[in-house]
Amino acid sequence: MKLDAQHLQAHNQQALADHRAAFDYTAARLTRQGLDIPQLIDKIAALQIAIPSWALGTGGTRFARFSGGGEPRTLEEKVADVGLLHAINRSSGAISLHIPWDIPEDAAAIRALAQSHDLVFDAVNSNTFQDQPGQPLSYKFGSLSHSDKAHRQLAVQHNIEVIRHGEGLGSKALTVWLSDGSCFPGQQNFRKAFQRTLESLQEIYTALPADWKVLIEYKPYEPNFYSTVIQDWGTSHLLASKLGKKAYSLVDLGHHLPNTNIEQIVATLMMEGKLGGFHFNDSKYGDDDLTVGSIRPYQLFLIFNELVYGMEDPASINPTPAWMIDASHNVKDPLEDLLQSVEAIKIAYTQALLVNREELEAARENNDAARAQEILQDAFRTDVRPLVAEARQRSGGALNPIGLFRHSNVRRQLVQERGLKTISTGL
Ligand code: PSV
Ligand code: MN
Ligand code: MN
Repeated sequence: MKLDAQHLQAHNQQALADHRAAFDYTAARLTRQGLDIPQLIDKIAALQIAIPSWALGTGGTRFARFSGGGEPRTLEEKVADVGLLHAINRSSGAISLHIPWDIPEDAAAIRALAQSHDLVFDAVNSNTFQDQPGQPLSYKFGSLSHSDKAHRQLAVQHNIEVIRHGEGLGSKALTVWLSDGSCFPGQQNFRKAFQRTLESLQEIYTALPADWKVLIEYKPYEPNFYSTVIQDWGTSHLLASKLGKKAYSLVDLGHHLPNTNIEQIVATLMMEGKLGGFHFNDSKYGDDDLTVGSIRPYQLFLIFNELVYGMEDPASINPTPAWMIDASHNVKDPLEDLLQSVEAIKIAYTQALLVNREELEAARENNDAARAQEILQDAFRTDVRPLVAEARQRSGGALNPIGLFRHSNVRRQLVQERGLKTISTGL
């Protein structure tokens, strides 16, 4: 289905008077503080967050999957779903594919379809954490770090194939997340596992086109419960540094042990020019699939405070990271969940744009901890939703994305088109 543009306009019209009042109030207040509102709106509108092809269906649990109706059955339907999101919020203009869950049989046709929805292809993701039907060797005991060279070669070749698929789509990065590790003390030689992973990644790196990046994602545990080869940002950074200038670390919010200071990791990686990508989600315990901003919005803001500092600092050597949501769950409509995540990201980003950096630096230099906290919390506690809505509306999107989604009966139409019992590929 395609979103009816007239319906969107009519829906916006109903909310317009309320929105205007809220926007005018916020804009006037921030203008008095010295902020340039048109510039702010342009920045908010420009931020695009990629949607992973595996988050369009229900997922995010290892125990049972309760499929929702109208889930996309094919890559074409996945592209259509992301197109729908982008038409509603004008902020999800990219899609990230996971191979072989989503093999583009005809890359040119898929690319043209994406273009018709105003979408581009973000990083492509390899999968060496599952065996595929007919696969000659198993990844049960690892892939790029496997003790056996032939197993490692299979995984290397798969990653090179993923790059080739990505080239056909216009992607510019390969994301590597490995589940390699061990479940019991003594099972694996840590040093050999690291060295083998590095050698395998070196082979993949050699196959990267000149204008591509490889993003190395880390995760402390799961599915392995004793050790993970790329367990933390230090390991990821070490690999990226040894590989070369096209290799970067990727931070996934959910891939940290409880209470880790993720904003400090972001600051350090950006300082080194090595933060290549970011996966957004939220978590309360050791999970990595809850809606962005649903549990710890202040942490998200503090992370964005470092991201904005890293992006806006004229002396920064870090390229703009690839932004992606990496979350999917059973209990919500996946498209509503994604609309909520994008909104939470935009809110945190906008709040971070409000931080008065000169004053913050002055407070820091004077060791004025109370003033520094006031500056940050003043930005965090500003209701920036009217600014985000204004940016969305000016880009042709909805003032109230979830309201429009529900009012348009999107899910009912998708169920009618695709059926009630459809299952989308993914975890
Ligand atoms: C597994 O933890 C994971 O969620 C990683 O975050 C990857 O980015 C994603 O799966 C897709 O492979
Ligand atoms: Mn991830
Ligand atoms: Mn994850």
